[in-house]
Amino acid sequence: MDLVLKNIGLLATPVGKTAKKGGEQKQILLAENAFVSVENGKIVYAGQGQPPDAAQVIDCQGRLVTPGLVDAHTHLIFGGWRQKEMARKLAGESYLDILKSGGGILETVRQTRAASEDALYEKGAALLKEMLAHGTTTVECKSGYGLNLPDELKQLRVAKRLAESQAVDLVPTFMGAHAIPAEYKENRAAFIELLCGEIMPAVKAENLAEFCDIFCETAVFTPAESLGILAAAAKHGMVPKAHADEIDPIGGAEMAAAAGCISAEHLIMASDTGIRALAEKNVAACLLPATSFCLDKNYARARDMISAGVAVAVCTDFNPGSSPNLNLQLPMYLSCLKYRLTPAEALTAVTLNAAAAINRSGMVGSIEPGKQADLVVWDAPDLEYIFYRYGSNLVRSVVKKGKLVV
Ligand code: IZC
Ligand code: ZN
Repeated sequence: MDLVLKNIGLLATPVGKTAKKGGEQKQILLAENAFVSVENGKIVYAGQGQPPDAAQVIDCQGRLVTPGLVDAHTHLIFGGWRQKEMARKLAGESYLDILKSGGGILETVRQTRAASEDALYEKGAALLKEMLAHGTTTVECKSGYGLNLPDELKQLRVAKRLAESQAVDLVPTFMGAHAIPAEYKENRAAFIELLCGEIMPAVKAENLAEFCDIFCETAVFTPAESLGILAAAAKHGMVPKAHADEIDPIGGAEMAAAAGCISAEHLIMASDTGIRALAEKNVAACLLPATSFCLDKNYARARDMISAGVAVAVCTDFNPGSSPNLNLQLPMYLSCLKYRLTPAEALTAVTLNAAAAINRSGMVGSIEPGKQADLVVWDAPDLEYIFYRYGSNLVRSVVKKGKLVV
């Protein structure tokens, strides 16, 4: 055996290769006094018994072990930061006010266009290392700060280089439909034509994205425009996703269901009809409580979604504007406090359900034979502890593909 983690006080993991909905979201495996054995980067056994000999042994000394965390919604690669917007927020301007005035996403677009590919790569690599140190072993990453052909490709090429060189698994999403750039302010139809007619074929030609996301929101893209753009993306082999009903209830959840999205994001203002549509069409909900926190807004109705049979995932939404926090432990805590998820439901939300939202649930998101050996050893005696002692990094060690990386 290559690696054994022994003396695990509590092994906590969802089980299976598909998203957990409704009452299944809280059904996790809890095994005391367990061990995990690993060979060729994959899990061989996880549970109780006598650990076998191994080239490397990690003594967990009674600690909690969970699957590596999966962050299924980030805007990881960007130039600059947006700390100057704090004063504007405090003076009463909303997120959309700042965007409409040419700031917000458009400020990050200016800074991302100005940054070199190498500079974005170095910054992204450092951020990924920080995420890994906080227990995140798989990260989805959206473009959308280029908003033209060369700069969208630049961001996605950075994502590819990071995927090839960093320990964390990176899953790329094309999000050219993130905002209307200043130069197309008076001609949105031409920008949509550029996205679908030129940028998508180029992304496809270099095979740079698995998913296509869109910001379906007041003053950004309408539900009708979103349907058209996501249909074009599907033709180019990208699986649709949508930022839906984050700020205003404009039928984003209904649109995401109609577009055949694998996941819908935010959903703070989603209607009952929208939630039912997500359940019917098997769309996972990627909920982002740290964004509600940062914008000082309402929280998504996670309990209603679970009751309706929607698979709930929880992610950081890491971005320089509405969620500058990359530590998934904060949204984990908020998902219990504000969404009223139980620790078991919340664990599934940041592992197996998040993996399902990015089509990785066959490979990661749980600790069971055959899956990739992505594991977190926590400085915690039980599961409740990591949803309680917020504010500190509770990660002790991280194993990625069978290698001790933290
Ligand atoms: O940079 O503000 N919500 N897109 C949609 C974002 C937040 C990222 C940003
Ligand atoms: Zn987002």
